[in-house]
Amino acid sequence: KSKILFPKAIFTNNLLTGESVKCDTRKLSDLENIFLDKEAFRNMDLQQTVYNVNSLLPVKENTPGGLFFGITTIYPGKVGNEFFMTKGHFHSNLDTAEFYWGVEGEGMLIMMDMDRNVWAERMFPGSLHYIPGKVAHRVANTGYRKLVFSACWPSDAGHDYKSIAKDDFAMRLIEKNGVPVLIK
Ligand code: S6P
Ligand code: ZN
Repeated sequence: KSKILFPKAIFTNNLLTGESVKCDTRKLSDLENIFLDKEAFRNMDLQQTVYNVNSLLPVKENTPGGLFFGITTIYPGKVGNEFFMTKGHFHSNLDTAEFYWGVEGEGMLIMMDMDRNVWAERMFPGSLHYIPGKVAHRVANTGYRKLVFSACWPSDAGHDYKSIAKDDFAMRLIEKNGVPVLIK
């Protein structure tokens, strides 16, 4: 009765392949309200990819008890003095946590709790980050090459992008004198 099976997916060379793998691409044109410097934004090629997310969804969205796995690649770049970054979100199911870990390149994981306290953790190959429930999360690529990180989160977490679209993060990560700093 025993069987030897091929794995559900393969994660190699920072790519995930297999059944139930999906890929989402976020172009600069999808991120109009994310960046502060509107003038700089208007003068950029809006068709360029800022990041893509490769994810393995072995169960349906909202399944209690399941897990999702993803790999995000953020390309290097800035809009004005602000680093290319993800939209960022709270989970719709607020109590759900998530793991992120750095795979390639350098970046910063920016987190904000419900009292709007903001803090950040450096990301680099091997860095491991626990994002507690009720904490919004966003990642910026602070380096000169691709930033690749992986994530694992509950399949019933969901994404709440609206709160961030409405109230934003309380602080932003910009480059000042060649180094990343959080500003109000
Ligand atoms: C999902 C997890 C990641 C992000 C991805 C893109 O809970 O946090 O897979 O979806 O890094 O970021 P965002 O903010 O555009 O979803
Ligand atoms: Zn998340």
